[in-house]
Amino acid sequence: MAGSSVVLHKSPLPEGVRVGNVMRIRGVVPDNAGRFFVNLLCSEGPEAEYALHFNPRLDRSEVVFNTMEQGRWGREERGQGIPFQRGQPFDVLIITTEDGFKAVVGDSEYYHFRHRIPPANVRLLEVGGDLQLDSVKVF
Ligand code: 9QG
Repeated sequence: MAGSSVVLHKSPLPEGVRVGNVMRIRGVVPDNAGRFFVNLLCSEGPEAEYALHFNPRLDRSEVVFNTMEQGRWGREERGQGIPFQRGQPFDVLIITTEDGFKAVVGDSEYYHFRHRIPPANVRLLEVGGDLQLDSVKVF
């Protein structure tokens, strides 16, 4: 899991995200993957704020969703099962809705994470950890 926290991609989002915005991440889960993440950050540093931390954990067969406020993790939420497999390609959509972020993996809606922090406050999309990243697009 040596690469679990390395940031591979950053997209600035100077105007935040709003209802209808879609972020698409495509890649491949490496054979030996531990964890990877998609973060929507409002601010960085010791007082960092994350409106979303989406964290597939191949090492624990779970996907954790959380926020960070004033540098502290909030309450974790988990989806059902893990829709990612080591050695397999994946396609994730993070869709901003009125009341949350909808995570769609492949053809299926996986989880709806209710907003705790206004999506308009987001400034940066980060993707990293144990993955082969093929593309990141913001629509
Ligand atoms: O473990 O859980 C999400 O609630 C922590 C992890 C942390 C997050 C957090 O160590 O890992 O997933 O930035 C980090 O350290 C991430 C990658 C209770």
